[in-house]
Amino acid sequence: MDMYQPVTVKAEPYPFEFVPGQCALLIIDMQRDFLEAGGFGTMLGNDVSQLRRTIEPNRKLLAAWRSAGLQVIHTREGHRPDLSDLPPAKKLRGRGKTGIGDAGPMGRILVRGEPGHDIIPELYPLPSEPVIDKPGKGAFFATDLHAILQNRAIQQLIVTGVTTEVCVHTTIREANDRGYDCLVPEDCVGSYFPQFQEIGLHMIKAQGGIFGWVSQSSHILAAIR
Ligand code: TIU
Repeated sequence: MDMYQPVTVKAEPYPFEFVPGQCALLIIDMQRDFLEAGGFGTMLGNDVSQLRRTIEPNRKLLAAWRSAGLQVIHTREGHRPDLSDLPPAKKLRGRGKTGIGDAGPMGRILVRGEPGHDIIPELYPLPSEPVIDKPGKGAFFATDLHAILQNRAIQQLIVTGVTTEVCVHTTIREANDRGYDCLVPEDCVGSYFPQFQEIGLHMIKAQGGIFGWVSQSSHILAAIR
């Protein structure tokens, strides 16, 4: 594959064309606390199987993307151990017994450096792959993601991860306003709520692709093979 020859992926609302060398795979928040049974997600009563079905498609896409020599960026949602970057409103939201910074099943909840905050072993970043630690839902807010993408001349993003209507959507909306094109493979994004998964994907591709394109990982694999 020529890194600078455009390739085309079957997608909705119309085919997605990208230059492999100028496109990054951006994997959002595939963290143990969101995905593993016994993590914070389960503790809140969520069905982690809705997210776990994205692991294998992401693993295959990541392996193919890496072997093609293309760029990968990972994100993690979480806060400094002293919680100085945690807005009081976010801390109080939900009025739960246990919240961000408290002791959870896999260490302090959504705190950097804790086991539950880290990325699942199946998709663990290589030392050469930037990991963006973000305090919010969107990966551009209060991070150096935009600078990293600009420095690497990246104009297009394949966005995967969890959860579809929260951190994936917020990141795609932020990317859209900063001039990036986003393609979302639907088997590589997941929500705890099936109805939000379905409507979240519709919202991206509606109105001629108001926020981007939706496809399947198999179509991306075919394009970069
Ligand atoms: N990564 C991400 O989506 N964070 C969330 O808070 N998701 C929920 O669905 N809560």
